[in-house]
Amino acid sequence: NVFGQEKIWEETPAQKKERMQWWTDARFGMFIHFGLYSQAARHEWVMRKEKMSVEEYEKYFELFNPDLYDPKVWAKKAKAAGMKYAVITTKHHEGFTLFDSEYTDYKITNTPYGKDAIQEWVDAFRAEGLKVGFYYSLLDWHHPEYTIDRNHPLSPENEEDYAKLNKGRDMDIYREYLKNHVREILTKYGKIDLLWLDYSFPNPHGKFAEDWDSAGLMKMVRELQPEIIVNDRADLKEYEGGWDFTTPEQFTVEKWLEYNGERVAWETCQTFSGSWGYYRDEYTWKNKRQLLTLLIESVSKGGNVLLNVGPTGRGAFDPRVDKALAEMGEWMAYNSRAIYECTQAPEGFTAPPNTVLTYNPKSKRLYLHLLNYPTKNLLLKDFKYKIKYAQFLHDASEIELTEPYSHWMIEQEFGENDINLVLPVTKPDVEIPVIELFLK
Ligand code: H79
Repeated sequence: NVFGQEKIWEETPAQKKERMQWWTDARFGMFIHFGLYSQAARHEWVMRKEKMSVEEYEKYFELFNPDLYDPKVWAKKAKAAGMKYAVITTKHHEGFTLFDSEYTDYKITNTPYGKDAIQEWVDAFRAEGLKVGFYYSLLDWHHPEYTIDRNHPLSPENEEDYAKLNKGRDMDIYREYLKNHVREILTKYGKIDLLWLDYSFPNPHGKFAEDWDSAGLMKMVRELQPEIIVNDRADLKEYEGGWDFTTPEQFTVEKWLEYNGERVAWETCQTFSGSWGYYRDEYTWKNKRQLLTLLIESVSKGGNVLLNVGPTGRGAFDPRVDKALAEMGEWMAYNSRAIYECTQAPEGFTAPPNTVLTYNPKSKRLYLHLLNYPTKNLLLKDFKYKIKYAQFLHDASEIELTEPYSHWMIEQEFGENDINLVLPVTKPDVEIPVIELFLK
């Protein structure tokens, strides 16, 4: 390894499990992308996509005034959707900070809005009982010392031009700057539950973690906030304590993710429409069923979902967001017991077709999510567990268990572990009904 320090943090596996317990129990969180790009309303990468200079981009800084910003409203909506934590962009790649900082003038307090947005945000989400997390971008397209790389708005056409463009830019200075920022956000706002760094990638120098001094940064993070949970985007996969969970982005996870042959904590971050920042003209929205399925399937493979909202430049949620969150909340209000504290079901039988299983190891309850509602009988084949009781989750109505039925003409073979669930013929008025099985 680059720095000769394998261990960033001393901790037993049991201690780590305990530190991460709230997060693994939570399963569902809100990502918030809010910044100057919210006003362009056409992708948070707009500066890069349209190759805008710092000067051109300045107009958004001069206008920034989210007069409808009220994080209490955001927090209430997150809670009502069933989310248990939230992560906000304290600084995205554009380099603008939503917090007041000693180290830059490119900050919210110098816009027409004029106030630090982060303290209020932390207070509002805490007040609703949600855990709070900060996203911080390692990339910075505003800082004059930041290396121009292939992702930068000023990225050149030719490889040879990098050296010329980067002449006079000193990454050492930026490295200090970013460390100072991270120190600020982790000292000024009380306890912070989660840090989401984004992201180390191959740049023209091929330095990766060294450019950010990721190891030094993470040591500081752990010292400042010993209970904090951090993601894996600082290139510290080989370091103990370098990361806590991995972050498949807009990606469907097929099975529990592993690293070096071991199952790891994971969280898929997802958008409603593709863009993270508010995107007025993007109409490719995921529907209620897709979003619920995403959540259920993630939990069934041991993972979390961080679902993103991009508030408008005035600081409010778009009606499409409100609708989607309300729809999720409606389902969660009756079915969240099949999500919180749940994980992948133990081996022991095969899930019937069109069903997804989640399991709560504490209560020993197994949840059968009916993606495609069956007609009357649902057969659990070769079910290795004894069932004490079965009910629908949404209304706690009992579901009868019987021997499997056989066609009277052709006798079918059933094993002694085959069980039949007798369902109402009419699908309950729930997007995805859930059967709760109490295991002995
Ligand atoms: O903050 C969100 C993204 O802006 C950020 N991570 C999430 C959480 C992110 N940074 N980089 N990437 C994602 C991957 C880079 C994707 C790119 Fe592109 C493909 C950059 C250029 C082409 C996406 C599509 C951005 C612009 C077009």
